[in-house]
Amino acid sequence: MPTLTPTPRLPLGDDTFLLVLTGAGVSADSGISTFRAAGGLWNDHKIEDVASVDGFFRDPLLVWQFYGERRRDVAAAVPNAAHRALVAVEERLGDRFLLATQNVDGLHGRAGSRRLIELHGSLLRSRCTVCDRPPFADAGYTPGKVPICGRCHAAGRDALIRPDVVWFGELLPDGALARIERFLDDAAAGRLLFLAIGTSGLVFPAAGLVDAVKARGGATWLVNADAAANDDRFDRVLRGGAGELIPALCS
Ligand code: BV8
Repeated sequence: MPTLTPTPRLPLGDDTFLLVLTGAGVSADSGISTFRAAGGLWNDHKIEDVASVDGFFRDPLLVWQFYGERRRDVAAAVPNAAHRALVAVEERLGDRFLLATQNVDGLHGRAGSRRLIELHGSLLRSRCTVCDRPPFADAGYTPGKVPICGRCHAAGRDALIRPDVVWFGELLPDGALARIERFLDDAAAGRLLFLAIGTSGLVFPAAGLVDAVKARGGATWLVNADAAANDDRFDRVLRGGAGELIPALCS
């Protein structure tokens, strides 16, 4: 009978500054497909066809189908125990906590996370590809239709509406990385701890955060179901499901 090692606890002291990075794996226990697992979101599409500007203008109908179906999946999903455990840690650490997510599913926000940065934008907002109207809340999807901008149309222009997410080759939202840098600087007053959850460590600049923490002498932990591309960059790697491990880790 293999000895079941108890899940270690995160060393959360009164001087701990905790930066958390989540990826698709944290939402897997809410029934949301990840990208690169078997049967994952990328299996049926080439990344560049559905998550790039060129791919969008080449086939906006395909891209809207890809994102529209994910909007429906997210609408039917609820935050899981990992999302909730991170809210509890935020309540405990206050401004010594910051959560950066690569996910666009909005589940951290729905769970109650507030000190949250959505590095790759949000599936639940759309924006115009031409005019400067601000991104707007939009959880809708009409199969077979590509939404166009009413304001541009009224001005006699044709302009497609797109999901307000960050595609490959696009910059992250203004200020997102700067806010993380400021948090890492503030952490010099205490002890810096980095926890990555449910990410394959393949997409930059998110996958480089572990190195930014190490450069500052911070401790780095990873909870992931399978081996990640940057496993070796972490001091501690816990193999397993976020829904099960994160509540124990953060208790
Ligand atoms: C940029 C859109 C400046 C929304 C996404 C430096 C080096 C190399 C390349 C680059 C670099 N800098 C920039 C690049 C290019 C590119 C990039 O990183 N390419 C990669 C593929 C090599 N980066 C960019 O273009 C970024 N922009 O840097 O701008 C620039 C521009 C041009 C050139 C240079 C610089 C923009 C990146 C954002 C792309 N948009 N999504 C959407 O559709 O969602 S990224 C996409 O992948 C998703 O958003 C997702 O967030 C992201 C990462 O995937 P993961 O979250 O890790 O998901 P994955 O399925 O891969 O893994 C899930 C893991 O969970 C698995 O390991 C699994 O084992 C685990 N798991 C599963 N179940 C569970 C679990 N773990 C725990 N519990 C479970 N139950």
